Amino acid sequence: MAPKLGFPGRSRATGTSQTPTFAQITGMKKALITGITGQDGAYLAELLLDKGYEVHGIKRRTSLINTQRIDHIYQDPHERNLRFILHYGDLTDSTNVIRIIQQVQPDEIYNLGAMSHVQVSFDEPEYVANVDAVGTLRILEAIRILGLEKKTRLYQASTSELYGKVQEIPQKETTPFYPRSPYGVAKLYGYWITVNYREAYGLYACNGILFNHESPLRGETFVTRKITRGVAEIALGLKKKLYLGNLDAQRDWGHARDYVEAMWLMLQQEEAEDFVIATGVTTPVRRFVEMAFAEAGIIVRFEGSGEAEKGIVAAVTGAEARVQVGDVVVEVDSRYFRPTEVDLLIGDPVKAKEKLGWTAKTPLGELVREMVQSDLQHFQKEVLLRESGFGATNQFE
Ligand code: NDP
Ligand code: GDR
Repeated sequence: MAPKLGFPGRSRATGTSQTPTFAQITGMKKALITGITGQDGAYLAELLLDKGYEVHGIKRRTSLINTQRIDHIYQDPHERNLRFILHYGDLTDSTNVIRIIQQVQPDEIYNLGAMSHVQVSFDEPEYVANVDAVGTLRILEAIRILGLEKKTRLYQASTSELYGKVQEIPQKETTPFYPRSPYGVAKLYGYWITVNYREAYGLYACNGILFNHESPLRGETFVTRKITRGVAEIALGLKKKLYLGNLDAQRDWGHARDYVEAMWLMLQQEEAEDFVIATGVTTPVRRFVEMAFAEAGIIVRFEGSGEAEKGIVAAVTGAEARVQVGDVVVEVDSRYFRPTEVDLLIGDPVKAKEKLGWTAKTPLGELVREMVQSDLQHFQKEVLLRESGFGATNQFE
């Protein structure tokens, strides 16, 4: 990772800075993104910069710098006309949330910050409630305390995990919720407190009920990225096997790049409303595995069932693939099973199409190709490093 010059200890975003910011000079809109170092934060920041916004992001203090996803848009704080400004902060600290919103005076807040891993939420449920549920409340209260109800619009990152146990297919804005994890339950609070503040105080605040969306920037422990990384490592001979959990789960997978566009559109309407954002197509995890291996020239067939299910190489077509027919490249490991699972998600994006003019642009095949190719490229560098006597990849799945 390229070394960086570090972030300013205090914000340079407002009148407290001697150098006027871009928005102060041009009168352009200002956006504040929580979770800017995450997958969606990175795509959204890029989109808003393209649209001419001044973009502020809240970044947690971490022992190692973790801004890889936004390094390409990072601006040295000593530059003039800054349009991309990072603030240290955390959604568990209300004083910090209030101070940053007061300094930035944003036109739009995108609350993407969250402990977003469903399985991990079973291990740290109280923390998840603090960040994902009460964190949302902290932002809404900050808007109210600062008297920004008429100025600042809020996007809340709600989720298809709210639907949880299947009540209706496909799932739409009116489908009843039945969350199945501490994450889903915390997000349920975030959803309703957003609706409540909209109704009680007239805030422009809306929920995007987004179904799973992925990309080469997806966190390494979510199933799609775990698969595409595993496929690349296996194809290049860096690893022999990929261990996965429930292969029967079905998800409605879209591309994060398309989905951040919907977030922005939701804040540009006359009235705040909640929207389902999805492709309308669902696919089992097992099929995603087959598609990803095929992209690397490895044809995998599944045999067995449940915990005994295995993915076995049936043919090899890629010149680079360092596997043989008959190799077991996927094994089910029950440690990745969840105490309660969400079996089937499929969204109905009709309202988004009619009111926002939004539809998902990227078919699953294209998404899989982009992710596998990106991971192949990444691990080809790893191969070169290893062949030169350097490098080893850490795994924490
Ligand atoms: P990521 O896990 O990639 O990113 C989460 C972001 O939140 C990171 O920047 C992370 O910081 C930050 N964060 C975590 N804890 C805190 C905290 N205590 N205070 C401040 N920031 C914090 O998630 P995605 O980008 O995939 O998702 C964005 C949002 O959308 C999340 O709220 C997620 O729950 C929701 N969502 C995601 C969907 C998806 O399929 N991707 C679908 C539906 C909803 P750090 O980098 O330091 O960890
Ligand atoms: P999800 O995404 O729980 O839908 O939440 P994830 O990719 O973690 O799981 C999808 C499905 O795959 C199954 N699965 C595995 N999952 C992981 N992580 N690792 C495995 O090895 C594995 N094997 C099988 C899971 O059981 C599950 O059924 C994501 C997150 O981005 C949330 O923040 C977001 O709100 C929802 O999507 C919509």
